Amino acid sequence: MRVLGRVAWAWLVVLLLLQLAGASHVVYDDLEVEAATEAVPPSIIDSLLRTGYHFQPPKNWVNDPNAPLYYKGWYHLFYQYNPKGAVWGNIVWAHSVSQDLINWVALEPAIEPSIPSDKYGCWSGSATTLPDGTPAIMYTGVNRPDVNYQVQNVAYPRNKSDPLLRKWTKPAHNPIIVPEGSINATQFRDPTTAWRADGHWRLLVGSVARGTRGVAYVYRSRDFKRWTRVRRPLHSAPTGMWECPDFYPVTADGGRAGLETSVSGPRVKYVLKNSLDLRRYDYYTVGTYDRKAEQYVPDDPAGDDHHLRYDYGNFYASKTFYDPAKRRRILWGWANESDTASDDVAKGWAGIQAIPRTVWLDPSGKQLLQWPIEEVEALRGKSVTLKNRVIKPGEHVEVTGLQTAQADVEVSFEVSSMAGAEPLDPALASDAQRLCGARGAGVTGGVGPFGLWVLASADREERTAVFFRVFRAAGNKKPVVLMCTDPTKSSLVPNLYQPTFAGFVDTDISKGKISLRSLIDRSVVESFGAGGKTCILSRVYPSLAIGKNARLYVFNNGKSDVKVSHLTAWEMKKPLMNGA
Ligand code: DQQ
Repeated sequence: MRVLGRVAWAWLVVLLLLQLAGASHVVYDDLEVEAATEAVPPSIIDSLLRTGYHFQPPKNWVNDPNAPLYYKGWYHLFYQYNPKGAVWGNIVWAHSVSQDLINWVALEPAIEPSIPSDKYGCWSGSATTLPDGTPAIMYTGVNRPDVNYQVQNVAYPRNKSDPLLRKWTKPAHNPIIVPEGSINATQFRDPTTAWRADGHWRLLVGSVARGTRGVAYVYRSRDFKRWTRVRRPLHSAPTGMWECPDFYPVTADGGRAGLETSVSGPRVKYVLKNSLDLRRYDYYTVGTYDRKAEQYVPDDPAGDDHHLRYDYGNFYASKTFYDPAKRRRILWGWANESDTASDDVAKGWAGIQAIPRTVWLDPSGKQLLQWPIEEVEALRGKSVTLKNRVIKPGEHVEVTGLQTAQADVEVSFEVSSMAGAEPLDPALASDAQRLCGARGAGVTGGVGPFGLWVLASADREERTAVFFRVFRAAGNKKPVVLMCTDPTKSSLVPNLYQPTFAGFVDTDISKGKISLRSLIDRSVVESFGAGGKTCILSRVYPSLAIGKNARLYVFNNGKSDVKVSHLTAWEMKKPLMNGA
């Protein structure tokens, strides 16, 4: 059995505490005291490990993205923020604005505790654009000091003619939704964007029923003021608490266009995403929504069994919004740190937002596709291209001529034969993460592992592998493709929490081709396999491969040749990032 490092144990303790505490954010005094007594490795606090083009405020703790919206030419992002330090606590809604989702300007916090129904916390929520174009924000307020008793509040812009929406007003009729009946008041939060049909607004609130059943309660309103709970939840599953639910329509006509949240029609499917508090990952299903019965049914009956994830790495509490300017649906997600709380305190910052992603339904109808918003390409600078380069078994090729600590890499691989694919161990056939843990980048395979070593040192002692590995499953003609990020060699700093992350890729590789894109940004590697079918974000903290010392390689640790038919790597510029 693999020996768990100190940080991994600390995470397990945290998960256990979460379950016992029954709320997702508790201040772990013991953990922090223990962590604070340990020396922080100098490389961890190197400012070159702060991300360059991922969303981040100049300092302090960040968690969930809140109420993303577009208003009068500006994109708005609110987020859970601790103005006083680099650990969770004192949460307010910080607020930034942008005209391109890439260059950000920080404004004053938009929502802070100020009324009885949010006096002890302003937690996550969403925005809804009302018919006259006014955005309304629904958010969770904590209204008791002793327990995290949760209610839902609304806020409106104080001055609708201000495109920056600097000031928000909380009307006197707050709270608008309170936990009644048997609802667990300490697990009742994160209202969604509302949608409207037949003269009624609806929104969801995440909760847990009978201790173990994740639920999305539906509330309905005619006037956006008085909200009534529908008796049956929209959906539920035995997964534990559902945080930050998100529910939205997607077009099933094979196109990429996004749909406004109230749109319905014959060629429309729905996505329900929940952030599973017990696992700290975001899972979704694709299904149908019956408006009359207020019921959602996933197409795949096994879908609630932790099947599809937006991202198989470090990505949580995500939220989508419809962008009317470019008719697309955009996904924001929070990527926490993977080092210790004492490291975070020493760094003075913790948490980033993943690059916003356009999401749409795969033509198969079975899953979503995700791709970095096109605006990110404006940051591309100097580039290097490789073409038709065969990588022999055991060989690696360095991509030289540019700095790659902050880079965007797109690569297409060709694999001519699947004959050498490894047999798939049936015991691991449905557990990508364990499979990758057992067959990491260093374990020689048949077809693969092949892919990229990013944030690698010159001697490759430090490297983060992002790769594919192909398996043959008994009785299954179609080869099984695993995509994996293996950061176990990403840093010489001991005891970091660096698990391998992996997901299966639903692609027919017997056609011989697969693509990979990696956004590398100093301490984050965000990768998109097969055109965005499988995505993995990892946080890594190299101690050697920092700044100009970071290198990029293509590697093949299988027994069959792999051809890089095309690779382009771009240096990425630094955008305006909240004044940092
Ligand atoms: N974070 C918020 C909650 C939400 C959780 C508090 C998810 O509203 O459930 O900071 O990370």
